[in-house]
Amino acid sequence: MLDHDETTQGSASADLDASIQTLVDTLLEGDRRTASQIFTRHLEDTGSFLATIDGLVQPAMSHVGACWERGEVSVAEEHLATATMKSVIASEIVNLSIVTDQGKSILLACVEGNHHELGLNVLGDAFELYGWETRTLGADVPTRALVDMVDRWRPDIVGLSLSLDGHLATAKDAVSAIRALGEPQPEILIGGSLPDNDGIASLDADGWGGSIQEAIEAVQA
Ligand code: B12
Repeated sequence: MLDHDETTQGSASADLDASIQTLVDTLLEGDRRTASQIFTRHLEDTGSFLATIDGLVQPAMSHVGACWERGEVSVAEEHLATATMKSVIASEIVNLSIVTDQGKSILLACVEGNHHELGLNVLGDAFELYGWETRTLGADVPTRALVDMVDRWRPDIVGLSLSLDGHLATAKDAVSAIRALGEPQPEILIGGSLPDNDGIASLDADGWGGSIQEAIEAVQA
């Protein structure tokens, strides 16, 4: 995808929901104020952060990715869109109230080599809003550093984010190293935007989620 040369801005897709298309156009221009308004309106309409991420942000960023893949959006425009989206979510999240403390903890990290941190960060925001004690380590976390933090903190759940098939081997190492720490064992949840989920079965994880909704359901199961 990054191999594409700079070309023109993203094209409209006829079947894309109007608010998603407007958000995409706004993000590609780096227009934070309008993007914030669209985000807030969706939040008010749905009354749910989770629904806004899964129903607005994820499809909008997917569309940016598809345009990027087709060479309709440049690398610089994709970076601008991602940075704008991150900034909008970060500024909106502080206005939302946290539900009662759930007495549970979760540690979230992108496995070493995975640079897709936006989805992981919003997942951390969602767990925090749901009253979980949350630590979100972000992109490309060295396996050794991850395992050290799990060992010292012993969260109830460790969530690992993967985006490419190439991340499966790293995730497998991380899961084995966490299992080798002994009791008390955290549950290990895998998630992200892998093209297919076939490799996940080999990871010895406790659950999988491809969206915030699925992540929340997995920890409640
Ligand atoms: C932004 C972006 C980037 C940015 C990321 C910047 C950042 N700071 O995050 C950068 C420029 C780094 C990047 C790089 C690359 N990218 Co990219 N990227 C994207 C893009 C456009 C958006 C990702 C995003 O933020 N989505 C929005 C969030 C909200 O959704 P999400 O990430 O899916 O997260 C949700 C769920 O997956 C889930 N989730 C996520 N983590 C976890 C963890 C747990 C435990 C659970 C339960 C759930 C969960 O919950 C989240 C919230 O709903 C996607 C397009 C797409 N379809 O997603 C491509 C995409 C993911 N990238 C892709 C590719 C190929 C690459 C590169 C290889 C390109 C290249 N040639 O260099 C590199 C690889 C970098 C690496 N080593 O990781 C492909 C991956 C295809 C695949 N799966 O095989 C995609 C799908 C684009 C495409 N259509 O081709 N990318």
